[in-house]
Amino acid sequence: MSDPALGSSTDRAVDSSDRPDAPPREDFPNLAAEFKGRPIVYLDNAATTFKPRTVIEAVTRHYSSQTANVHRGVHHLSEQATAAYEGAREKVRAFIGADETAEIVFTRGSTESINMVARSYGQRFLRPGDEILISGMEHHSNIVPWQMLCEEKGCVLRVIPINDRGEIIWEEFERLLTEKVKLLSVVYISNSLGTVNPVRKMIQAARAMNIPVLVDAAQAVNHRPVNVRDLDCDFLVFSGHKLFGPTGVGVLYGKRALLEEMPPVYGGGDMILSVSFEQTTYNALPYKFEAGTPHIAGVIGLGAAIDYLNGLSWDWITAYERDLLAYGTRRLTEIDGVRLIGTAKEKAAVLSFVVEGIHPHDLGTLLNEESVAVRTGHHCTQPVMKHFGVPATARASLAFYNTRQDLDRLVEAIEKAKDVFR
Ligand code: C6P
Repeated sequence: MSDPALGSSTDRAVDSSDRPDAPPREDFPNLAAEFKGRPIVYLDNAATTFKPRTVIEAVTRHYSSQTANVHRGVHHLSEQATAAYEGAREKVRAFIGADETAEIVFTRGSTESINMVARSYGQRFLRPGDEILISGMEHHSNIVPWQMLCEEKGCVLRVIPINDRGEIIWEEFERLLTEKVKLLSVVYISNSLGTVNPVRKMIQAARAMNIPVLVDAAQAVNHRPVNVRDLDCDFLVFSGHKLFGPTGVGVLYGKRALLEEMPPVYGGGDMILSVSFEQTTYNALPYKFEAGTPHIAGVIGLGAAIDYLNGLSWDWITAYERDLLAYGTRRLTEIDGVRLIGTAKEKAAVLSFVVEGIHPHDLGTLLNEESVAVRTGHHCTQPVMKHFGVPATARASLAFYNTRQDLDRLVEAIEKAKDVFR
């Protein structure tokens, strides 16, 4: 046994509801979902998280009794919707520790946020020959927008290599961080490996050379407290649906000084102060970047998700997930033929793995038969798969409502799948 504190695999598994700070499972109605007569063990939280009842209620309330557009009407419902929408912006501001709400732009998600920075910042500030530095474990949404920009502007994409544990190689990072680099864009927590990158240290190194930094926090905000002032990043992006909020809504945080200098990405309603056929003047931040009717219910739901998280303790969440990760790591490595992909020293609760002799897609299908939901595939990180020499992995990604019993069910289901292939 690698860690006696974790007990043996036959111990009575600790349910989160046994823990004093754990929220009741009933807070998440989707945890009651069943398949083939058994409760579904949901281990696909990196793809999207379940929503607390309070989020569902906030969205329903907007649609059932408070529907109106924002920033457009003097009538009661519109004022109410605007107050709720702008209230959510303040919640996001406080949640990530930004200086002002002007720095919080609502988008459709992390993907759109990164594309907006590439379009706007890239178009305005990058020149042919300038380098954009990313890591070897980026999600496609932090690769492709930069490739598109490089193609258009003649910039060069550089990649920090990773080692066989799935960590960035620091010496390579230092070597690549030259004065040619005009933007560093890096993932905080890898979705396919679980690696927690040393983003604070990376930002400090970049800051010393006046290189702006974008942090892809899509997989970070639901696992640990993230504070933009503390990180001192220039941009930070995340998606509502991975933070126990609705799909179709996300955040682009940018430092005011940069956002002020950046051109809008979309033109239309709400992003203007005045329009004539001769000339248009743009609205103030953050509205300059929010053209058209936004996802009002989504933003309100995201605010409710943040309220929900504020009612929990980060100390509890991080300690609990660390325990689950250690338990899951040990249980999986006890199984013959299982190879973990991503064994960084600093890891979040993501377990990517392959099983000898079983294609990950077959494994996923067999696990589904046992009512265990994992994601299989390349997880939108094909370069990571290439690095590890695998076509795909199975990925169990955890949230604080998962339990040791869930991991036991995963292990049982893998054993059964192995029997099928024996
Ligand atoms: N990762 C996963 O299963 P969107 O799709 O815009 O909400 O998030 C994109 C994104 C960006 N960065 C990271 C690190 C991500 O993990 C994701 C989404 C999901 O891993 C869907 S591919």
